[in-house]
Amino acid sequence: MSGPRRWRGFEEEEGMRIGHIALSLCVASGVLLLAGCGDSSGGSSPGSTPVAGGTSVDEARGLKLGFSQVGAESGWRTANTESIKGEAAKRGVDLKFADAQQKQENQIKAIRSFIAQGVDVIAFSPVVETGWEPVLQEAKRANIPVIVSDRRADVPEDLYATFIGSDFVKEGEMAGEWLVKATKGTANVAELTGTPGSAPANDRAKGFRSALASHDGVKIVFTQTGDFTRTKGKEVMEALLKSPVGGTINAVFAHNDDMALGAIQAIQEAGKKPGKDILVVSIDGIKDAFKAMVDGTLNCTVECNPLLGPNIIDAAVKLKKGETLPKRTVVEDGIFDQSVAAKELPNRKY
Ligand code: GYE
Repeated sequence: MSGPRRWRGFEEEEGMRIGHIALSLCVASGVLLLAGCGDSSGGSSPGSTPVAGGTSVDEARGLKLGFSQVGAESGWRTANTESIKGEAAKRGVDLKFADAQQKQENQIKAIRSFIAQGVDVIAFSPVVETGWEPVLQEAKRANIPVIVSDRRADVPEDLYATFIGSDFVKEGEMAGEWLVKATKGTANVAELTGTPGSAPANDRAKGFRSALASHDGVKIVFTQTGDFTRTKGKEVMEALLKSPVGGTINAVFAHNDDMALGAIQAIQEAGKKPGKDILVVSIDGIKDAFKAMVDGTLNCTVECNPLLGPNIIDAAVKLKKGETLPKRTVVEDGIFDQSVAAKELPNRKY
């Protein structure tokens, strides 16, 4: 098994790279702070503290930002929420935060209420890809710029100002490539998928399949949603292991670490050894995943950086000033396996 690839920073589409740290074959620090990854313009006038992305504490102060969050389904989500709330508090942003409990209708209501309150900028992480056009038309009519963060929304480009998040297809590909290597091209895989209709579930499934495309020996023999939660990941795995197909699987691909950690519990309770009898690969790179790799129960995690707070707030400040932002800012992620887990664990920020 080869060592993990590790690269960090941001890449803007349209060919421009900002703060990109080149691909390296050794594992650098696990800290994937987005702070310091923006352009370096502005923020250096006396009395203002320069922060990530080139806007200053003073510029953010008083900014009215409405943020509609997906929910609290996973460790990734908690870290994402803390990053946004923490950065807002640090920089004096007037943050209106709404937790949608994984329901699109709640997000739509929250966005409507932000419009009614006349916020300067709306940011949201769309629980699913489709169904956003009407409410984003309303925001547009009210002249409120919209930041789409983390998950993509399938809407025309004129309905949002910028997208900031990871490339989920690439994450799925990295997980698939790792599994092909680790199993030497022969495996029966159970896939635990994320929330149906969400960008990470759609794209990770797609990327994983493309990595497997030329490896007929690696077969997806089971696929079911665990809704990105530990509880459902465990439930689905328990039921699978009791079924005839359950006896044939020797690998699990979970669309996030929480479902993988739930599946690991189910595998243990069924008397099998996760990490050995059944290899487990997942996505996110939360601390608990690193602990499980140290324990030998999880084999690999592909990182998906949730620390988007500084970048969302920088973008909001710039939008309030009337600046035009790149349509897409993509966070680059790394991949970690058991060979580096113990060394990396102390560096993990989430
Ligand atoms: O992987 C999962 C969370 O949208 C990237 O949502 C995010 C995903 C993340 O629930 O843990």
